[in-house]
Amino acid sequence: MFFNRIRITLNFTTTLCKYSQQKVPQPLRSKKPKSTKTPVQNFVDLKSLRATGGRGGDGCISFLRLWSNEFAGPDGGDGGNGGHVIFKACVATKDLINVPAVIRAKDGEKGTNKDCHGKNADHCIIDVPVGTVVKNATGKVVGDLTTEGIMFVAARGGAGGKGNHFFVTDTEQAPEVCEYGAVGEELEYTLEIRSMAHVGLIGFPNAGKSTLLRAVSRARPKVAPYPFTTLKPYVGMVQYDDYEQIAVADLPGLIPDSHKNRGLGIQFLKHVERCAALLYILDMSSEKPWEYLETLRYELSQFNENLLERPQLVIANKIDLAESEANLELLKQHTDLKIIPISAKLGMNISELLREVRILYDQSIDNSS
Ligand SMILES: Nc1nc2c(ncn2[C@@H]2O[C@H](COP(=O)(O)OP(=O)(O)OP(=O)(O)O)[C@@H](O)[C@H]2O)c(=O)[nH]1
Ligand SMILES: [Mg+2]
Repeated sequence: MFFNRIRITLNFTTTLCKYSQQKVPQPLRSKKPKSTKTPVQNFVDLKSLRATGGRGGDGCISFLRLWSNEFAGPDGGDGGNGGHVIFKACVATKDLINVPAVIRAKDGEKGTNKDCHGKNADHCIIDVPVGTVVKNATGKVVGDLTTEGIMFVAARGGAGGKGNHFFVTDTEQAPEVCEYGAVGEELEYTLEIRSMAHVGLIGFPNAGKSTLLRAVSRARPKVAPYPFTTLKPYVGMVQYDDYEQIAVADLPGLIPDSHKNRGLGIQFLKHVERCAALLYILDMSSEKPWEYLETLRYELSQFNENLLERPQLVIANKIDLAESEANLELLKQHTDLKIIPISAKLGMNISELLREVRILYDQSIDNSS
């Protein structure tokens, strides 16, 4: 009885200690199995589209005839306005995959007799991610949807036409004229997402970026032992127990001279530019991994010098392989950045990595506010 009480007290104290140390929110692991369906959606960050506003409804020509009042007057109603095409920034939308290439708002209804006006068409509201930049056909930035709920009218609908009651004058009591509804605007745009993910995985081909993204999230980028398996960015969400979600992007591999458009080049470096924190991922089984780190940092600095000032850390991947331990010790001597050794394939040390990622993420939020 006495020993039991001691054990209970001890257990209680260890639990207390555990919770007092736990300042950083813990990552949550999804218990739901990943989908086995073959088509994998990759992240769509750029889309060209044509937006057409709805046409206004036509006005109506009509003359009212009543019992014992044959000429009761013109009573043609106005047409309703056509709908606008509107882009609305929405936090729940993560990419542009569901934005159609051709968007047409509804037409307004026609006016009818007895002064009945046609119904205005509903606006066609398309949800886009927060941070979407809208460019017109000439490439000029015409909209920047940076906060939740902000809207951009892409194509205005046509106004409804007037019915013949509108044209009654002192001299013309029975006008047989009305207006057609105006046609809606038809414009071309390119949408581009500015802030694709909070954290970007940067590394050489085959470093294990996709394997890591699969390990930490429900995303399913292809993994294979040859370079340039990933040709387009993938984004996975990491969830924490305070309900915060961090978007992690797996970007196609960088190679020397990427800033000169070698390999997949500049179009993916621009994504790095938008990530709040950067994770360099190195294959520790390769010879002199610190040289790879230097190359990655050089490429980023050539593209944009400010990138090196972002919160960042080094992920020493493939630590399960024989030669990695020795390389890790040497790597520590070559860099001041924080190094987290992991094995993405075997899931070693992933929780520690996610804790550090959360710290980086919190830092980047503090810096921006
Ligand atoms: N032993 C071991 N192998 C790993 C580990 N992580 C990744 N690999 C292997 O490394 C190879 C490349 O992994 P990927 O995740 O496709 O690499 P990547 O960086 O996405 O490559 P690209 O998409 O071509 O840029 C695969 O055969 C993985 O199984 C690890 O921690 N340990
Ligand atoms: Mg990959």
